[in-house]
Amino acid sequence: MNIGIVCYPTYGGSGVVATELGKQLAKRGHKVHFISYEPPFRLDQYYENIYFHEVEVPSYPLFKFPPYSLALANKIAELVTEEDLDIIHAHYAIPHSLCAYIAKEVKEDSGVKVITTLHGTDITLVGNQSSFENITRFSIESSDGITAVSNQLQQESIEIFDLTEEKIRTIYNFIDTREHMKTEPEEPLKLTSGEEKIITHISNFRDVKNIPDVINIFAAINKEVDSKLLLIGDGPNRHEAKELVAKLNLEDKVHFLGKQDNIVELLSISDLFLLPSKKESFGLVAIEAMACEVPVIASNTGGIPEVIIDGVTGFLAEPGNVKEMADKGIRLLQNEEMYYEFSQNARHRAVTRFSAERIVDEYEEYYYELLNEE
Ligand code: GMT
Repeated sequence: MNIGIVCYPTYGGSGVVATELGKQLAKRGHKVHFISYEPPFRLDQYYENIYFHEVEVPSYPLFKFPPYSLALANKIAELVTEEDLDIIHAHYAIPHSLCAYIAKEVKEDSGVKVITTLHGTDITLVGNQSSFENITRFSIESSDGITAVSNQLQQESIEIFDLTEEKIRTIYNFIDTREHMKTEPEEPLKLTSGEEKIITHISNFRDVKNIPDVINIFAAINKEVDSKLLLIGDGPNRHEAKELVAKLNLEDKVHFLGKQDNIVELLSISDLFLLPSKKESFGLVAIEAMACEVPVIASNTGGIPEVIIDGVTGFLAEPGNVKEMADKGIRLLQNEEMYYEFSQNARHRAVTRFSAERIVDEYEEYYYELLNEE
């Protein structure tokens, strides 16, 4: 197949999933065309069967706001003909799904099919705002196929947009479990003495990630178990987080590492991963941690309970329940036998339920189903 993938190229789950999906499809012999304003950051070398098409936005004094969405729609339409696209796969509804729809309408005789993958915030935080609601609903309804990254997001999308169950399919996120596996760092990382436990959190530091809870959970664990906190990523709440760390006198215990390309090395030295989000449609980062044998303490919100099995691969608690999350973290870190079991269970679940092989099969089957539809 010739597949166009439209995605955000920057750090962030939706772009990561789109890029990894493209890489896997290319390995299976499909021709994959990424369409965005810059190459996705995980596309860091030459890959056979993968092409990148840059969307250039014309500037003109009249344009106060550069019309990216129109340039994107035009680029997709161009590629439908030039590259004979069979599928346009839009990751993140806004604006990608609508741009794909416009391109399909422009090339109405092409037979190209549009599939939209909903990632969560495109529906729960952005798409249902009044400024976007109508066009989000329209572009979703107009897609030939829709997927959601968890059953919970599937149900929420059905409720918000009045969809039918058949119209939207859950296809979980995935990881390449041969790349995401516990690896010894080439040199011991200076961040740790090797004595203390390493607790890690990775996110875009937005409100929804609940960074103050990450720090407060760590502070409580650290009172009982000598540990360090690695905070990886960057975003609007970083400053507030630094202030809280200073207020709690934890500056020598908490490392702000900023955005990191190679998280496998950092997860490999981690003992526990914290994800106390207020809302989370899936939590890709949780399976990245689990694949590196790191149990996860998380909130039982959104799609997280479909990813982390409470009491088996980690522990779950109500969002905001810092005490329970900290107590469960302490219990796990202080009990070697239990810890070993959880970390093995975590890897096992990542490999058996969220491996690229399994999930990419599901996407591929869906593409063929849509192409064979009358
Ligand atoms: O986590 C974010 O806020 C970024 C966002 C994105 O679009 O990159 O993540 C969403 O999509 C990821 C990939 O499907 C999911 O793993 C995240 O759970 C989801 N984030 C939220 O629902 C808050």
